[in-house]
Amino acid sequence: MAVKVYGTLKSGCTQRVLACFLEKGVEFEIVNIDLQAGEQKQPEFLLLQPFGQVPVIEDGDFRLYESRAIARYYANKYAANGPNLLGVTLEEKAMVDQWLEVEAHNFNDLVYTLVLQLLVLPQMGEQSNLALVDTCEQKLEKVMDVYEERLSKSTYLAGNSFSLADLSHLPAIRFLIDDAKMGHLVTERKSVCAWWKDISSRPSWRKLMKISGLSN
Ligand SMILES: N[C@@H](CCC(=O)N[C@@H](CS)C(=O)NCC(=O)O)C(=O)O
Repeated sequence: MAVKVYGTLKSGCTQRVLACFLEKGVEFEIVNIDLQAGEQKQPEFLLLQPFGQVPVIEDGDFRLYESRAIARYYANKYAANGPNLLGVTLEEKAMVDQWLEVEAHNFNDLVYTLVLQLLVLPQMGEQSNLALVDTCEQKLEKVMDVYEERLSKSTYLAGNSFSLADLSHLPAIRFLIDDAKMGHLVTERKSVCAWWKDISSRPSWRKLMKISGLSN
């Protein structure tokens, strides 16, 4: 039975879950939630996700929200299908967790502000705070320097193989390059650039970009 994903193909958090599903061969069905129309704040959706955000999955009678928790759950549930996204030893698993935390807090918090300022507010006819955009960009430069240092010594963030930590960055880096026009954050760093080229050419991500209408 296909897993129901309440979300939208254009949302980064939904893309994180779908990228994991495509890596793991999990069958899914999208239940489209129109964020611009505010469907995520309607009472019936709040019964599924009390914070009014996508994605939410429904797998039989099991329901889960928070994109990273969903991706972790399926990476564990289908550990034997496709690539191992979680590490094998306790230490490898801890490194995956460390970089997932970095992605969620040091990296994504800044990107989230940029999404709000550069995509969501203009869609609502409101002005972006360009000073705030600039501050986020400066802070991201420093974060990406840390990534460059790490990736100059390790092929992937958590070690020598692709993991959920790398996968989790795909939606936001795509946004930075294609929508925020901040591709220099990637291209000016040799190891980050090589890593991005590698992870964004995985068949799962290419397929997701194709079905989302976001391929270049
Ligand atoms: N931590 C949550 C964040 C979810 C989130 O921010 N979703 C965005 C789309 S990427 C959303 O629903 N935005 C609409 C809103 O907040 O009203 C997750 O990773 O699932």
